[in-house]
Amino acid sequence: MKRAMKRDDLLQPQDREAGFILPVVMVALAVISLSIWAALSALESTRKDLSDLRADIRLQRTALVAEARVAYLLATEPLGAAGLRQGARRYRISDEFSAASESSEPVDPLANVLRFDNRAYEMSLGSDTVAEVRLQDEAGLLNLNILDQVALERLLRNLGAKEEAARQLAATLHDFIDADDLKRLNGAEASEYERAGQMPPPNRDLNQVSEAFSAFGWSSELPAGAAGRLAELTSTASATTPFNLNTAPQDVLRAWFDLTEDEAATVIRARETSLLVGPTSLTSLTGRPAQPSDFRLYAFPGRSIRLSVRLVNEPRGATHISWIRLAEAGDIYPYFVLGPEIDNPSSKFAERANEQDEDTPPRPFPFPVG
Ligand SMILES: [Ca+2]
Repeated sequence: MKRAMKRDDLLQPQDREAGFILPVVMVALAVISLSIWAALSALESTRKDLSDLRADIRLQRTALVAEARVAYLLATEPLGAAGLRQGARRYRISDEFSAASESSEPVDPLANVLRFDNRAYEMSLGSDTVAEVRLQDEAGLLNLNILDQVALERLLRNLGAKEEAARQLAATLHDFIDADDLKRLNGAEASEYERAGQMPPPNRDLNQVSEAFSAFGWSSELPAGAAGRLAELTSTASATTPFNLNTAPQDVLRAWFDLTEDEAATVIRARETSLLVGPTSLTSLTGRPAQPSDFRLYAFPGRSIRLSVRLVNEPRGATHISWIRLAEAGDIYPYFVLGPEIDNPSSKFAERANEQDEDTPPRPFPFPVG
């Protein structure tokens, strides 16, 4: 017994070892294989990150060049109703709409205009970088700070909201912005927000469109895809900003003047060749009575231009969005650049904007001489 025990002590570990080595090797091999696989995946993902990073840098660099070009043009070329009039003589605003100008030569106010209606221009930066550049005048967008509940309701309905939801969303946004605490029909003031556990309404003008999505019901009641379109079609300019019929997208024209899609398309076709001076231009084009407000200018850009830059041939297709804002008297700089935001490439707007442009290839973006 004692001997057997001794023999066990001497031999058994070896036996155990022999039976143990193979699994250990197999486990080790599995671990090594897994590590190699993990390292390769990490390398692959690092390479993807690097390529995304390179694309981001290329986009930002391109957007900075585009900003500089637009700012230069804004500072040096006269502003007209539809955009920048390159190479044009400086006129008073009224000259643009009068056939008989002080000059003896006939003036075409739409000749050589860099349009602020969000159409695509193509800008080349060397041989391998081509960007699609769009400029949108803020005065062509639906200004949320004006509190036109009827126009906002129409816009929401046209973007897919049901009638009741559109009425409620327009009312709650206006209570969210207006200075008082009086709840309008379908609206919401501090007590509704408190009950829902939300921050109270700021009761002031919005500084950016994204703030609207904190209004009561806006995070839950908007139809799918509407948020991205709203962000593209609305602004938060000051209440004195004009309405520019010459730069408004189709959906904004429809919301302002209760036009059908066809009527708005007619207006947009007409402004390719002649400037629209006010709601009476719409009446003569569509037959639809449109009451002008005596207090509003309908045919001139606002102080801010939205610049959207996207690299052509870039698989991720991200869009760089910034605002170029002309300074007011007394400011040190001639303009300011606000932003940027990088737009989600899969947004409905991007898809739609691309669809709309199928028939009209981008025009070359003008490069300032000098
Ligand atoms: Ca309020």
